[in-house]
Amino acid sequence: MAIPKILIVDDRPENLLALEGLLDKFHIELIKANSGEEALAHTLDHDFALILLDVQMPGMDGYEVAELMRGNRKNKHIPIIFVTAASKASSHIFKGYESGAVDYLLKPLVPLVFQSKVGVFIELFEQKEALREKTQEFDRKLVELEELQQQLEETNEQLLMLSTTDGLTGLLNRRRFDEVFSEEWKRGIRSQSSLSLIILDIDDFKAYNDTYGHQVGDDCLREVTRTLSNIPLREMDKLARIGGEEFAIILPETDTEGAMQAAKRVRTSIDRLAIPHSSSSSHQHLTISVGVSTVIPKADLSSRKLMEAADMALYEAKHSGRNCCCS
Ligand code: GH3
Ligand code: MG
Ligand code: MG
Ligand code: MG
Repeated sequence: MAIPKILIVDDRPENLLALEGLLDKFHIELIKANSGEEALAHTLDHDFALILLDVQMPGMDGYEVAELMRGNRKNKHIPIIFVTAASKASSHIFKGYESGAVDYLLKPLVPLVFQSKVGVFIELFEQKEALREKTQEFDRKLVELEELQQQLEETNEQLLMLSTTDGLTGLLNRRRFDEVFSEEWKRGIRSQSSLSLIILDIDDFKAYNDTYGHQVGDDCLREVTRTLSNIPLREMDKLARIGGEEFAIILPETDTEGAMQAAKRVRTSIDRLAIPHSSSSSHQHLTISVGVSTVIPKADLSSRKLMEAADMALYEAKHSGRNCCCS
């Protein structure tokens, strides 16, 4: 903790010397001034625990110095004790308090009284310093806490991201798809509008992996994802990877006809990619089969029915020679 500083102000060197002697027992830094002007200059550079101020000085007197100090925000709360041989008249003492002093001591000083008063102000200063240090520490901790909070939020965001997206393709994963599907189902019940679902599955993908290797299979899944993501769908339509080589698109407020159009666009876009697939059972390039289903959601109907219908349509597409759409 910083050593308390005390400023003593008197125009007479012998008075300064006497005060210095009385303050010798304290562990303080003593600063001396011979005039009011000098005293004011010192207050710019130091933060004093106490100022002992003579009243009668040539030039600026003690009262003026005290008032000027009180007028400055930085020095407003520094305790000032007048130490003077001036008249004991109560009007003088009153003037001393009015100019902002906390005490008014008359020379000759009684050493024990003087020292115990100074001791009180040193202790107050030390308490104030301790409090300030605690406040600073508290502020530092607060900044640390805010940083930790920020990190926690970022980690939570990353966790949320990891738990809802598929690592290979970056699309919504099966878990998130189930949630979104359930939300859209409820929304459909409220709005009584058709909800459509497209499920698509890559044809002969096992053979693709067997022919080109798993790594190329992964690259292929990513390319299919890029193509599917670029198909102009509506903002509210949601694309997800719901299985190994199986994708789904939720199309809210879309009827059978609209869903079938979207499904055909999807099938054509992959067909046109013309990714070579020498072991395909039907073509020489990669294709997909697509199942479509549409329903107006009802409270007494399970959303699973829509999934099952799309699955059945997909099964039918597979059995109709693949690379086609069924509803
Ligand atoms: P079908 O036309 O009837 O859909 O035949 P298929 O071979 O595509 O279907 P099947 O269900 O027999 O095989 C799917 C294959 O998809 C099996 C697996 O090797 C492959 N697969 C699933 N997930 C991944 C993946 O993440 N990466 C790679 N490279 N292959 C995958
Ligand atoms: Mg004097
Ligand atoms: Mg499959
Ligand atoms: Mg397949």
